[in-house]
Amino acid sequence: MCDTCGCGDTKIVPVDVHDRILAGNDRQARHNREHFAMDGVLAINLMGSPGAGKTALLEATARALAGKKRLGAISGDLATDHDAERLRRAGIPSIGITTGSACHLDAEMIHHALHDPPWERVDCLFVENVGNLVCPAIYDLGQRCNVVALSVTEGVDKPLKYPVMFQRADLVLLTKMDLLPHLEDVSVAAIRDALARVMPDPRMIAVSARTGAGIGEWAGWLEALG
Ligand SMILES: Nc1nc2c(ncn2[C@@H]2O[C@H](COP(=O)(O)OP(=O)(O)OP(=O)(O)O)[C@@H](O)[C@H]2O)c(=O)[nH]1
Ligand SMILES: [Mg+2]
Repeated sequence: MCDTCGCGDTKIVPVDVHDRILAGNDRQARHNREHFAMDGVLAINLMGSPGAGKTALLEATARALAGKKRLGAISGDLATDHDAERLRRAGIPSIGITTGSACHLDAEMIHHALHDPPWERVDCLFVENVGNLVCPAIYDLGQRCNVVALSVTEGVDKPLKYPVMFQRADLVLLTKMDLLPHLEDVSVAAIRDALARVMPDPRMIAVSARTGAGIGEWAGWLEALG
């Protein structure tokens, strides 16, 4: 259970307190956005369920964009620095934020992390949010884009069950495509249909970090953002 947002439970965090927390977060996010704009950093908030393949996707992205873009990452988990270590091994300067009991990153945590490495020399900063399809979507971090990793193994109905996450996504990356032949009840068409029902401007790229399929298209999407 998340101490700060109460996961939308009004018995734990009353509505007015929740609104105050979000207003404070929005102020801090605006400040972060000014930092990113001043330094020419493209900040991407990468969200998705635990184990959706977010870190694997960033590892594959590092291979695809090597020598083309300077990448950096901030990765959030309740405990351990594992993802930041994986990303550093993949050649992405990264720092980990351990949130303790909080199930999302907030703008203050990102601002604090920005004081450490030389982010102004990074072209693209990925924020790998805590694995969770609920509250990360409502905390603005100052990012330019929201990208959601949705793995084929999660089934076809997640966009319908967790609409807020997908309503706020600029792009959905359908991950682990190499596993699709093993999943009898999952089709890309059904996932596309579910996304079309909730995303205002549905955009999806099917990828596999394992085989590299679709990673070039994703890298192209990033490069087109500048
Ligand atoms: N077959 C296959 N497995 C994958 C792929 N991407 C990730 N995985 C596996 O899925 C598991 C979770 O991948 P991660 O990249 O750690 O997922 P994550 O979303 O970063 O997980 P958290 O940060 O813990 O939420 C690992 O065992 C990966 O090897 C893929 O494209 N294909
Ligand atoms: Mg990860």
